[in-house]
Amino acid sequence: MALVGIIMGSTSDWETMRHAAETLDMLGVAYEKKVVSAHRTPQRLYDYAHSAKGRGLKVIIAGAGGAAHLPGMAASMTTLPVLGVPVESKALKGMDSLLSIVQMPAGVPVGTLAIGQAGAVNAALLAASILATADPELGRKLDEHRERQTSSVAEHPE
Ligand code: RP5
Repeated sequence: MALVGIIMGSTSDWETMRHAAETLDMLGVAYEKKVVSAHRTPQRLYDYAHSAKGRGLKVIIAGAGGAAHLPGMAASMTTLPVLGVPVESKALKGMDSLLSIVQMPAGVPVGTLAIGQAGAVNAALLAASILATADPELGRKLDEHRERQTSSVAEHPE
């Protein structure tokens, strides 16, 4: 059963959001992925956000670009943690996505990550950290991931 829901505003966002999926794959975390647009498929968003907790999801990762309402709208309809990934836009290099995701008014939080691939990877790692508070085995996998990362850093440049 999926514990993390990865949603994105367009199929064009998958190039970024697949990095979240690959990170969850690496950690063995079950997820689902779906295109859900705040603007183009509002009913799909409503149905997704309202059913998410009942279907067993624990965290939602929402990626969108431009006027990126998807994470905030999803967060408005569920108290599950929502992690927002600003997808890099052509016109403004993702600054529009970042600002429209990060500037939520007090009361409806969206945990906002970095623009693009780094944000997608970190959203998955943060989702895993949230899940690991109740899953020691996943916590161990996160520790091992950190150890691999540390040992991969050379002391001197080639
Ligand atoms: C947003 O508009 C999507 O999240 C995407 O980042 C952006 C462009 O979408 P497409 O025109 O590529 O479908 O809603």
